[in-house]
Amino acid sequence: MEESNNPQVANVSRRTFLEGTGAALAAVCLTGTASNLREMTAPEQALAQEALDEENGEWVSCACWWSCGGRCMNKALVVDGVPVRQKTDDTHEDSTEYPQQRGCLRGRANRRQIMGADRLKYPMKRKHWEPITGGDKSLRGVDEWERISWDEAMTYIADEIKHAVEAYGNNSVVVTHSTDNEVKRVMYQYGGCTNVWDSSSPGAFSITSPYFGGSQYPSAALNDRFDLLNSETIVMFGSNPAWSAPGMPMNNLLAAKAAGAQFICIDPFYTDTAAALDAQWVPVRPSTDAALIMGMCYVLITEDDPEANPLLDHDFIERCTQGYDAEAMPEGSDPQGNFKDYVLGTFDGIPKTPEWAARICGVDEETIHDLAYAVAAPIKVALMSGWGPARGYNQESYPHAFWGLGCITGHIGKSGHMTGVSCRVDAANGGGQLAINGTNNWPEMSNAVDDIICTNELWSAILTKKYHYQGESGAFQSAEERDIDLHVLYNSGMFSILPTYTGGKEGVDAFREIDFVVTQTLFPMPAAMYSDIVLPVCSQWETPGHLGTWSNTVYAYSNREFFPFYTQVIEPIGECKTDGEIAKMLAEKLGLDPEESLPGNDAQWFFDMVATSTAVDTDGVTSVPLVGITQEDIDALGVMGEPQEGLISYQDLKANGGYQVHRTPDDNYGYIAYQAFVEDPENNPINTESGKFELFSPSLKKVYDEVAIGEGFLPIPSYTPSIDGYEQTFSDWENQVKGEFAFQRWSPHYMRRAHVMFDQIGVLREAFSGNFMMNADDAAALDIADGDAILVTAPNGAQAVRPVTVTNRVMPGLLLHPHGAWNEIDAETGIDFGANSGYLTTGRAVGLGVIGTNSQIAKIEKWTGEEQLPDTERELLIINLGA
Ligand SMILES: Nc1nc2c(c(=O)[nH]1)N[C@H]1C(S)=C(S)[C@@H](COP(=O)(O)OP(=O)(O)OC[C@H]3O[C@@H](n4cnc5c(=O)[nH]c(N)nc54)[C@H](O)[C@@H]3O)O[C@H]1N2
Ligand SMILES: Nc1nc2c(c(=O)[nH]1)N[C@H]1C(S)=C(S)[C@@H](COP(=O)(O)OP(=O)(O)OC[C@H]3O[C@@H](n4cnc5c(=O)[nH]c(N)nc54)[C@H](O)[C@@H]3O)O[C@H]1N2
Ligand code: SF4
Ligand SMILES: [Mo]
Repeated sequence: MEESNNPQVANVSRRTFLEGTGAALAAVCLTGTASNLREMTAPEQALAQEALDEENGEWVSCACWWSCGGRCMNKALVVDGVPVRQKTDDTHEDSTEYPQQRGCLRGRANRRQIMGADRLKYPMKRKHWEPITGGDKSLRGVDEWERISWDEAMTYIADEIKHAVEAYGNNSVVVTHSTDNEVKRVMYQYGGCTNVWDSSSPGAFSITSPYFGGSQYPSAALNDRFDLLNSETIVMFGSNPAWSAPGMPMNNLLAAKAAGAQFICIDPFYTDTAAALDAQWVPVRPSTDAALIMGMCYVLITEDDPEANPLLDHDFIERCTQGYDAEAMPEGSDPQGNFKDYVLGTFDGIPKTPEWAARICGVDEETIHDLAYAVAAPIKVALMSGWGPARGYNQESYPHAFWGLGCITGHIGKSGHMTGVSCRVDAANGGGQLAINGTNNWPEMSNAVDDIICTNELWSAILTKKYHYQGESGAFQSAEERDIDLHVLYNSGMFSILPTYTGGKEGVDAFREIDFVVTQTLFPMPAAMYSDIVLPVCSQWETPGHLGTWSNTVYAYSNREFFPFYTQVIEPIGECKTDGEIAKMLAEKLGLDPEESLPGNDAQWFFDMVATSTAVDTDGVTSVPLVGITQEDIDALGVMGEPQEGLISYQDLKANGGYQVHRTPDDNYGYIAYQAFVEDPENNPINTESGKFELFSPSLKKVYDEVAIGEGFLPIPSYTPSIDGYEQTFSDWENQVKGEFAFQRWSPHYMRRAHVMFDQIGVLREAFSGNFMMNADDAAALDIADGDAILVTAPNGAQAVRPVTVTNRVMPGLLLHPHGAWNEIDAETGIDFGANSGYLTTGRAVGLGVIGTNSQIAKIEKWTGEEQLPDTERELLIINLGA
């Protein structure tokens, strides 16, 4: 297939696209008008073309299902089977009560991605791959590709799995997907496989919050967006919704600003969010927020006077928490282990003063003091945290510290007061979903293999044949070192693994070590390029429909008020197949009955999800079926089912592109998190051992003692230095002598991409350069100018080169590494000229398995080698195996 002349527009012409898809070859119907168009000026022609398209085409609601932070309404104008334009929600006037569910710049570029010239269209195999031995495995990542048939591909894959299972056991096959997706279900049917788990999104929030009474999601912990308007001060730790949760969340925050709230953004980067909200920016070093919070707590505790200077909420501390001071410690535990004495340094001899904190976190003493007063108990404060600060090695204690601050100031359970995670679609908007997606009725299955590896050590597990078994977050088991002999790596989609897991450099070695690697995906992304067989998957524009995502396994919802809905937009591209179809072929090749693990087909699963979707009725309590379905709908979908009544008809849902609850401030959907508990803790306990917020948590202590790898974790709000953190940038911390790896490197989620998706889209590359970013003073000291390329080296020797943007938006001493670039590893030097953020990240088995992407150190040098082109001028990776 031919590409556009301008490679940055990674798009195919309408005609070549149709040829490539094998869809109807009809060109778009312009006959009769084409000659008129030719006489017009270019802008007139464009307008006329637009009008013609509108006349001949249909706006179809289309999926935007990436792991991107949002679930917005997107529509494509489809003319003769080809999407020619996109738009977002214009179904109603925009208002605060009933906001449009507008998509971001990425969503509106979906058409360029889904129909991009880089879409994989055929099953393919690495040229020098050989069955069972793998052939020359060192060629992975540099080999050429050959097109093969689906039958060949699935036979090869099934043979490799059979061989591995027979020779080494079921646990020699690892399937990398964090949920029980289609391929995993087939493997469970075949006797099981090794699983992986990770804390990649919420970091430590998913791991430690349940023990002390917090939550990893906004829905349970934040008040409803209408109540946010009652907050006087909104403090955001590591949260940049302008990039990572566009749409509703920024709307909610801007509404709070209009209502008079003051904003404080605590972040190593002066974010677009801070700029949009005119916030006070408090620059903080990555993975040191817990130290900052301890400094604030010191001020609050030592300067509080209930009468003259009330800073703490003693009533809340007494009624709603455990372990604040020696008297409040649970029976049977050491009274010295309480929170207050830790802050005062009574027993460890280290008072956590602002001076102590400033040295670690980089916020000066006076600002720490002011911050403490800014969150004092009498003020209506919303404490919000993104997940970023919790994504660092040894940051298990950060969520506890964050929540501890909310506990001692009592910003929980009352109007205008809240403490919680604010992230992704439901950022700045607490309360449960008001329209809830249903299920696909797949039968329960379990895995007969109990090996499960934290992704931080998957690569070393392949290379060393050992790993630390810990169970997984939510089901931890006493830690033990286990042998593991992995031979097949099945990368079953959803996760890009090589560029997104920690330890990317070892990852390349692991890919080249294991016997067989298969990846099913949409694009020639790094993991696919290092595989033996690659299976092209349909995008969600090519399946009957889903509710928010694929597999009905993850993240299938939007903000609480919106239920996105989409159906098929185009025919499958090339020979692409759905995940369900692929898994069923695999089952057959393994000699299994696919109907046992995956009964039905994509259309039926979609229908079952729709039919079982529910909504909360206007009384705020009753659950009712969401979608009304007629016999005609069922017949048209070709599925089995019964007609039913619902709040919105299937046809309206489809035409509208979703269902949205029309909110009003006095409706029954308001929500104050933890309200019942705070009003009457005895009768409404929260889900902890004590029924209260546990400043000292005995169950967390047990997990730290029995499961955590490494020392130094305290079951109270506290600061634990990261193993790759600020302190490690010094060769002599006491005398403050900087070491070789003098910079901290962290990798925020980047506006241009959804992780590694959207990376090859020209218009997005123009809008966001993809450059590293560093502080102007640091750059000057290293003789680096804006736009120069830099060589970045990690302590394990991993290296990357890209241009750097020099800016004072980045705090000194740091390197901002935008997350998600595709690896481009030079075979000779091992340097990653794509500068993928995971490649430089060290993979570590430490603590309770928190991902370490924001706690990394680096050496920075000016690059003196070959000139590096900006992303807008770089060639795109396109594997063209068309006939
Ligand atoms: N554009 C875009 N949006 C996305 C995604 C994407 O890939 N691209 N991914 C989505 C997904 S899957 C997720 S999990 C969410 C993640 O959502 P978040 O975790 O909230 O997003 P991040 O950008 O990683 O971090 C948010 C902010 O925290 C700051 N930060 C990082 N480390 C620290 C720290 O130690 N202390 C403090 N105070 N601040 C810190 C970063 O500089 C950034 O400004 O984003 C979602 N949204
Ligand atoms: N350095 C660094 N690393 C990070 C982070 C960070 O901030 N910094 N953030 C972490 C976080 S929060 C997350 S969530 C992870 C995300 O990491 P990943 O989930 O690995 O990243 P994505 O780019 O979303 O990967 C999606 C993959 O699924 C494929 N895909 C998309 N749709 C389908 C489909 O319908 N079927 C199939 N089979 N495949 C499909 C795409 O082609 C792509 O390969 O990254 C983590 N890694
Ligand atoms: S935030 Fe996500 S769902 Fe919304 S338009 Fe952007 S990429 Fe799509
Ligand atoms: Mo994530």
